[in-house]
Amino acid sequence: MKLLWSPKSPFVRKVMIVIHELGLADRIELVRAVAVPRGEPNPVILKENPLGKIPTLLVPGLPPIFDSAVICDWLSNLSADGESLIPRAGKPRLRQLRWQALGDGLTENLLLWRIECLGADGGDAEVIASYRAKVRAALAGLEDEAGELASAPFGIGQIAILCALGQLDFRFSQSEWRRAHPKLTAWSELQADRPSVAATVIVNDQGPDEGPIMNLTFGED
Ligand SMILES: N[C@@H](CCC(=O)N[C@@H](CS)C(=O)NCC(=O)O)C(=O)O
Repeated sequence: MKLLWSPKSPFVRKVMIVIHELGLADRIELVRAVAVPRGEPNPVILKENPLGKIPTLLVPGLPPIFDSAVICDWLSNLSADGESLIPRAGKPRLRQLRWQALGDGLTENLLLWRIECLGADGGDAEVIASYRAKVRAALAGLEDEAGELASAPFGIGQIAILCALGQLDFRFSQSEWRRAHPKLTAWSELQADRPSVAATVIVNDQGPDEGPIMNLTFGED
């Protein structure tokens, strides 16, 4: 199997954490692929995934698999431990899928916010204000649920949320989100030593890039 991959992508990281958790790393070749949200899409990615996005998983005999939720679901069926990450039924499944949607949605809003800021004149102020409000709301919701995140078995939901928080650290490093979310911080710090989480921390393998500064604060504006 081949994974169209980047060490900078939070959605790729989600798949990589699942790969490590399930002991599948030896079966998957990582292929560096640069996904560009602006301008001409990377033809190598576009050939396999018409959405032009990573992660995309290539499995002999199957059509290319995307997006990250579908890849994680498929990988979870390759291992006897898969059901612990994505429960097959009932409330445990709903809980994990809901958290996955929350984590993925938060990550998506962080990515879209940055893309907006890369636009002419630093982006549309109203669009940016909307992303800021949604990111704050998601973090407030996660702070309320931090106790349950800690007590529930580790699964795809917590993985997606850790990837969103990693994206905050990578691209919104001035935000000081930890100061305003002590329970979420305590939970995320406990997860940082988990081997799958520690092995997949987002890194910029192409050197530091000058990016826009996104204004994310948690007190009075
Ligand atoms: N919903 C998708 C999102 C994937 C995604 O947005 N990946 C980014 C990299 S982190 C990407 O490929 N961006 C390029 C683009 O949007 O064209 C998933 O869960 O896999």
